[in-house]
Amino acid sequence: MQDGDTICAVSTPPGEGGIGIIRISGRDAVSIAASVFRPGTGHAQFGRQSHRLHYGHVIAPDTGERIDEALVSVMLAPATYTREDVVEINCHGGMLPLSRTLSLLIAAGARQAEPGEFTKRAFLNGRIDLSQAEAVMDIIAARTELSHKAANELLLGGLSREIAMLRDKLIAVMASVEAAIDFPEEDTESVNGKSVKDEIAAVVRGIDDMLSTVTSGRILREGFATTIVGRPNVGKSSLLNALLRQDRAIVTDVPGTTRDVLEEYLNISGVPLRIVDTAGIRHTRDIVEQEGVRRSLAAIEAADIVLVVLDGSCELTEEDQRVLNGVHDRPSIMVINKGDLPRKLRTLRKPENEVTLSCRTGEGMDDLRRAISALVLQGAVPPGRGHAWAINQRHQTALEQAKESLRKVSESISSGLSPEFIALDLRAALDQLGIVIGATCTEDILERIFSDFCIGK
Ligand SMILES: Nc1nc2c(ncn2[C@@H]2O[C@H](COP(=O)(O)OP(=O)(O)OP(=O)(O)O)[C@@H](O)[C@H]2O)c(=O)[nH]1
Ligand SMILES: [Mg+2]
Repeated sequence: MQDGDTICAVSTPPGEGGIGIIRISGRDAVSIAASVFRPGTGHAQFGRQSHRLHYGHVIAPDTGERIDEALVSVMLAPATYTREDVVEINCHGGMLPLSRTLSLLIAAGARQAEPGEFTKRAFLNGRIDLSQAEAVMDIIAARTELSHKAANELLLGGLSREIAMLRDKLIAVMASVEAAIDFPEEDTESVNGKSVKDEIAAVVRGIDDMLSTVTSGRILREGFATTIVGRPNVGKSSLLNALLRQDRAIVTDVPGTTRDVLEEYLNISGVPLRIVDTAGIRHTRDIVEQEGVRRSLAAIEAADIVLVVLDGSCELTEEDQRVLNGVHDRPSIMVINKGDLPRKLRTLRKPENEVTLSCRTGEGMDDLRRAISALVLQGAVPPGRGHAWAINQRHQTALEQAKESLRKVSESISSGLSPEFIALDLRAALDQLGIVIGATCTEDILERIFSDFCIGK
């Protein structure tokens, strides 16, 4: 299918690199590329054969200036990323060769692609479904092997197959309900019968199974949110640096050094850990610091686990107590820092989730890593029930709505309502399952999904 216009974009990241790639897709991809590219040999062959690589130069058509030396691949529809004709120009990876080549292509009739437009075309032309298109973005953004693996399974259609299976079941149920509508005398038995209810229950179980992967999906995509809190000067920023093994945050002996929350990523047991250093929590008149404290308290609420840092060389202070109250029932690990100094702090009530360490000498850091790792693996990662893929929030919303519609279906069957009612909710459940894979999808859903993509993908 090639009725749209021809789009082009730089598909490699901005900045300097060995090579940079411009991708062109659409009906006129080959002729537009041919108008700015002079192959070294075989002029007449350019664009005739699919999946061919040509050496030559990008040339400004009006002046004949050689813009860059390039390798150009021609891939003809339908065996391409978008299922349209695709040409990729591999030139040198500098700002100027890329931007000048792109301008020539636009002057020759191509249009600058919108974010995610190549993948959107792959979806619209039926090469991948919507959950697979989202997986493309997950693959690009994956920070650890486990996140990458989950994204790959999604791209390979793990979720799509499950959805298709459940939809098939519902379509079969729908057929018997519609038969009951058309032939009310003969077939009401089959709608009210046990088998329909069993089928619905099986679909609900399948949906629950998918929903069980939502937490791990969030953690694999966004990272396990780990927030470091404590009163000023206990060594929170030192702890962030020690975990990252780099001097990321400013550390001084002045209490109130950190004023803002600071985020970094760390790989723990294959799970991305989003680690957040915060401003020390205390009463303060300084309005910048007050805002920092407010953000620290908010970061506690958003955390999967909280690392509460205490200074082992001091007794527990009122400020420490305020922090501990602020953390109250959040999953947490007590980190008793400054273990290299003589101990003054008494052990707390729950010594089992307490780790003593020294950010200065590094002693005890491995104990902390192990303690975090144990908590991360408890957090339903890797994804539950034998799936390597995990759903995202959009899938969750659609699946929960489908489940609600099916609840109404069961209710209608139990209370003996007419098959018309049952059909209505069945149809809704089918549509909601369809939203996950994009079989039923509105333009604004597509808009929202693809606008998060990078340009050139
Ligand atoms: N002896 C000793 N000193 C440490 C240790 N960890 C941190 N410190 C010192 O404690 C002081 C405060 O460290 P920071 O990491 O800035 O403390 P913070 O909790 O981030 O402080 P704020 O940002 O002000 O809230 C610095 O002088 C560090 O060198 C440790 O393990 N042993
Ligand atoms: Mg700090």
